[in-house]
Amino acid sequence: MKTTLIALALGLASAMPALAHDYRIGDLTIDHPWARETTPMARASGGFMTITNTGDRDERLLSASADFARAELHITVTEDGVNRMMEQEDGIVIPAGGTLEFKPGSYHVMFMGLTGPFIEGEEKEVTLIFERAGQIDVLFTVEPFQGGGHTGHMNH
Ligand SMILES: [Cu+2]
Repeated sequence: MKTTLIALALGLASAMPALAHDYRIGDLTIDHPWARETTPMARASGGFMTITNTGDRDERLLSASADFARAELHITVTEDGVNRMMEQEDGIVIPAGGTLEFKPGSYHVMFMGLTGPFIEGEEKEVTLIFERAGQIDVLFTVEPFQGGGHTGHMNH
């Protein structure tokens, strides 16, 4: 299983070298923002990334905004086998010296009220606003949903 995943990851990396991208602001690194490809009629999608805080104080992602959708910060929780999304109105903490992965089945940026589908390869500009570091515009690359829910995205 592990070998297969590595092979897949290598294949992806060589096929789509432009996908690896990261951003730095303050003590934060925002690695590989990506958004899930949608069906043509979909009105919502999720955005994912990995944020590392090398500082000695907690940081907080307060909000996200975009001109193509209404953006909210969500977490998916599973209760009695049912997935439910909850808005994180107080933001999402990235602990000092820690890494927080936004991924399917967990934390995500929810894009709602889409007027068109997300198509693989597109780049969606999103403004992220942090409590300490301030705001930064990042590009979320649209990638296909690889099935399997919470393990649908591989690290690189
Ligand atoms: Cu959501």
